[in-house]
Amino acid sequence: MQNDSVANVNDIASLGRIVVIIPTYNECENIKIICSGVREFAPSVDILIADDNSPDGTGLVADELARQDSQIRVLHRTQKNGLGAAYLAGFAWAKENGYDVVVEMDADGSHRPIDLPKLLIALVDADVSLGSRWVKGGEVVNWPLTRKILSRGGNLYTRLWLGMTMKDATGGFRAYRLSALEKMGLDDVQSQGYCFQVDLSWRATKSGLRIVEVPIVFIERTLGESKMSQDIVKEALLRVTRWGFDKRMSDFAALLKRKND
Ligand SMILES: Nc1nc2c(ncn2[C@@H]2O[C@H](COP(=O)(O)OP(=O)(O)OP(=O)(O)O)[C@@H](O)[C@H]2O)c(=O)[nH]1
Ligand SMILES: [Mg+2]
Repeated sequence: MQNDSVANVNDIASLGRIVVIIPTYNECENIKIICSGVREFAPSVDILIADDNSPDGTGLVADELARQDSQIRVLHRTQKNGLGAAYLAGFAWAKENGYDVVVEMDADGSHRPIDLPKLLIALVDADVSLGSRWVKGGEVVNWPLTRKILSRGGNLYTRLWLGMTMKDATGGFRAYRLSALEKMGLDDVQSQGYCFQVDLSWRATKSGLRIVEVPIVFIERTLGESKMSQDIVKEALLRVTRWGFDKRMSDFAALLKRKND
C-alpha cells in the first residue's frame, strides 16, 4: 500500500477534504498508536477524536496529540452515550467544518491504518465504501470461533431478512461521502451499539447509494477493554427484525396501492 501510485494519491485528493472520526471510551493506551498510523498511511487526512469523557483520561491524551499536530482535533462529549451518538456528533462536526468525506474507525487497533488508502480509493467510484472481513481477501485475526459465528450469523440474518447484498453490514471501518450521509437522512437514527453500523448500511441500501466492499484484515484488540455486550447484540437483533417487518409492510402497502390504482 505504501507503493500506491501517484494516480491513487491523486484519486484520494479528488475526494476533497477527508476526516477520520475515531470514537473513544477508555482507549488511553491505543489512541496515540492509531493516530500515528493514520497520519503515516494517509498524511493528507485529518482526524477527529470523539471522546465520551473517558475515566481513564483518553480525552487528555487526545488533547496532547491535538496540541502537537494541527491535523488532529478533539470533540469532548460529557458522558458515555454509545458509539452511534458519538459518530452522529462527529458527522455534524464534519459538516460544520466543511469536510467532503468521513471515515469511521475504531481506536482499538482492529482497523489497520494501512487499509485506509484502499478504502478511500474505492470511494472515488462510490458513495460508501465498507471495510469487509467477509469478502474474498478479507480476514479476522485472533477471534475465537464463537465471535466469528456471531459475526457471520448476524450478517447472514441481516442479508436474508433485509435483502441486502453486502457481506459485512456490521463492520465499523468505512468511508462515506457527506453527500451520501445527507441522502440517508440520519435525523431519526436511534441505534447505539454496533447496530449503528447495520442501521447505516440499511439506510444506504434504501437510499440507492453506490456501496462497495473492500477486503480488510481485522485484528482483535490487544490493549484496553471491549465494550461489546449482550445488550448490544440484543439491540441489533431486535432492530433488524423490526426493519424487516417494516419493509414487508411497506412492500405490501405498495402492492395494494398498485392494484387499486
Ligand atoms: N465515544 C464513544 N466511543 C465508544 C463508545 N463505546 C465504544 N466506543 C469506541 O468505539 C470503538 C469500538 O468499540 P469496541 O469496544 O472496540 O467494540 P467492538 O469493536 O464492537 O468490540 P470488540 O471487537 O470486542 O473490540 C472503540 O474505539 C471504542 O473506544 C461510547 O459509548 N462512546
Ligand atoms: Mg473493537
